[in-house]
Amino acid sequence: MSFKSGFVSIVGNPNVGKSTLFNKLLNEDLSIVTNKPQTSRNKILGVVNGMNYQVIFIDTPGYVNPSYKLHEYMNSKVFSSFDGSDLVIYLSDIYEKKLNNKILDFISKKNIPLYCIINKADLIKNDKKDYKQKFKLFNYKKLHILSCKSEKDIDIVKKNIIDFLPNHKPYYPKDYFTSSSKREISSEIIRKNIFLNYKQEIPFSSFVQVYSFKKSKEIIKIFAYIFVESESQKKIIIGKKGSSIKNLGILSREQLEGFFNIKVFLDLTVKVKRWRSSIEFLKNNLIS
Ligand SMILES: Nc1nc2c(ncn2[C@@H]2O[C@H](COP(=O)(O)OP(=O)(O)OP(=O)(O)O)[C@@H](O)[C@H]2O)c(=O)[nH]1
Ligand SMILES: [Mg+2]
Repeated sequence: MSFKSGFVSIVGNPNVGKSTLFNKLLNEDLSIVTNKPQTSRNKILGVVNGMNYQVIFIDTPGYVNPSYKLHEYMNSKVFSSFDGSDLVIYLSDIYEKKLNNKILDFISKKNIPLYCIINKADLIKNDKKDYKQKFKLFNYKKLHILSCKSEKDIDIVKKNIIDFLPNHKPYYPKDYFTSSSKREISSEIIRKNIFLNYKQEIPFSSFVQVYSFKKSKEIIKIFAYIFVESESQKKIIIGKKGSSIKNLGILSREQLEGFFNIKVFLDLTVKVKRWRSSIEFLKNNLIS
């Protein structure tokens, strides 16, 4: 029997559901999903294995017009995800008025097979054909309108992806699931809780860095810094008498314990640094 394997990157504008699709395809909450745009900041690689296939998915940040160095880094992750891609999924949603031509033109120039998906179809009742019009100028292999909330739709997407992949032996061993380190996964779980528990600019101004991760037989001890841009943001993260950071710590620890399936000790320290504009900080902390 022939074996199919390849790299599939998921790209598009912010908040269309890329990380949701990625997690559903992987059947694991590896990438952060929130209702705020610009949630993902880095590429994340996850592997799905079947009897006769191995698909390597790459979730990417939504493309943003840059206001900070951070945004330039995020955009560079989108374009570097195309290197070696066997298929690109351009994810749109029913609200997206303007397709991202920078991304679509690049894909077309590089001649990478393109699978276009319009997400969040569960939120419409009218004729779905209209939504497909915006893609008429593009040379895609397939165009779908669907909902990432539907298991049936996810199964169809998975089947299509495998059909599009070349015959190739697996790139990774069967037990290899992600390139993210345990430190990166931990910092993303903490960051997710910052996105869900703080308002306005706080999530976008926070960076979580796990600086120590020590596992013994019974417990994992995790020490992390939360970098924010100003003293006033630090006060907000900490909250009255430390109540907000305490809550953040409890929620994050519970989820870390769920993910690693072992008791976790979590220590959070807030630091102030203008990290979003610091090339050095981003270079050291946002791994390519
Ligand atoms: N109704 C509905 N909501 C969805 C669907 N797919 C994703 N969402 C929601 O859309 C929001 C954004 O989802 P994400 O997966 O974080 O989007 P993203 O494209 O990764 O966003 P960035 O990382 O910020 O670029 C979340 O609130 C999801 O729950 C869907 O099929 N239907
Ligand atoms: Mg995302």
